[in-house]
Amino acid sequence: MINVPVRAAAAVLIAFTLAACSGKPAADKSAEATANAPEEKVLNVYNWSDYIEPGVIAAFTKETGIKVNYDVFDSNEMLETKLLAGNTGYDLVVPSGSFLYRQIKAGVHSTLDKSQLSNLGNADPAIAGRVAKAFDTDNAHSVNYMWGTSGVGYNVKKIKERMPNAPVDSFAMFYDPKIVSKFADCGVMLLDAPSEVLGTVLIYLGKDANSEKPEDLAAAEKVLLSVRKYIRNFNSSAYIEALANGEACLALGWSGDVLQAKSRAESAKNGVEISYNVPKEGAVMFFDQLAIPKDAKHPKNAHLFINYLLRADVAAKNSNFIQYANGNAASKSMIDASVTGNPNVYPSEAMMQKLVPDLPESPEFNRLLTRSWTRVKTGQ
Ligand code: N2P
Repeated sequence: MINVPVRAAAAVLIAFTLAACSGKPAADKSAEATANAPEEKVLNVYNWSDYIEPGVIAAFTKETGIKVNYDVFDSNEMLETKLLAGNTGYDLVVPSGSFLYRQIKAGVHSTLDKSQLSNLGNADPAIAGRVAKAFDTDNAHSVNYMWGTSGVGYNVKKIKERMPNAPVDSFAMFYDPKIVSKFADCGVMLLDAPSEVLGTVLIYLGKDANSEKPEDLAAAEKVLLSVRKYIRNFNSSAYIEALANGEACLALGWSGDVLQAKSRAESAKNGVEISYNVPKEGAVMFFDQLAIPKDAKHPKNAHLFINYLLRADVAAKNSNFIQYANGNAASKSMIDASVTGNPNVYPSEAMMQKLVPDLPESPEFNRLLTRSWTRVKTGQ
């Protein structure tokens, strides 16, 4: 975990004390006036790709008159690079908890004004509690949007043809060279998400998914290099379509993404059958959080949008379409039984115990991981 340097904390405290003691200067009043001024009817959102029901944005615009400019990304690293550079122009972003944690430490995100979030009572206390404990104390800066796991996404027929007794509920599908080699010809893909993928290898090795021991990283890298030649590419978005159209037969993918591939194949009636399993060894869990960058130009609109996403019917509409579990308890009864009843989306209590959250890395370990990941991806 990252510690705020004592000196920086002291500086913040001094600045805060000075501000508090100085009364309310004219500049503050004008800042208040700006804060109370109506915002232009625009909202700039930066979310993960394939992560919202397509009608939700239009419905929000219809209801509020706010035009939404909606951009997408497929990696926390991409989002974080932009956030740390500043002036992204985005009013609402969706980092995963482990990244959100360090972004909060870096002062990137606003504290939410909960008085503008009347639907916050719909939030699932179990999910909010996990987030508060690991990433965002008191849920001060973020609201959970969706959460899920990374696991085995596969083409049922192609895997069976190549290995009738394939262990489709195990990370051995990817990390045992004797097994993954059988699927190299039909297309194997791994997520391009270093810390989550590392966590899966560590779980496979029987180690702590969040270990920062250099020897554990070395052991995981060895496994990844031993299977590297069987992996077609590392990708965190295009694999949905590749699974759906039969170009890939096996992917270490995120729960809802793989299930969207399944739905796409069913709609295309192309004979492709896709399935997703949370591995029996356990899995790495992510929490994707709605947050407002401090330099957002439209923070009120961002609060309005968060509050809209917190509506039970809207959260249900999203989960029904993207097939991820959401952080909204009130929506659960409105979500299709095929989603809530799927233990690979809403895992059983026993499986929940085996899920390990992806936790923030220290900056030192992050540097080691980035170098290791480059070696794995380039196969050297
Ligand atoms: C959406 C993927 C979001 C899950 N396509 C990873 N945080």
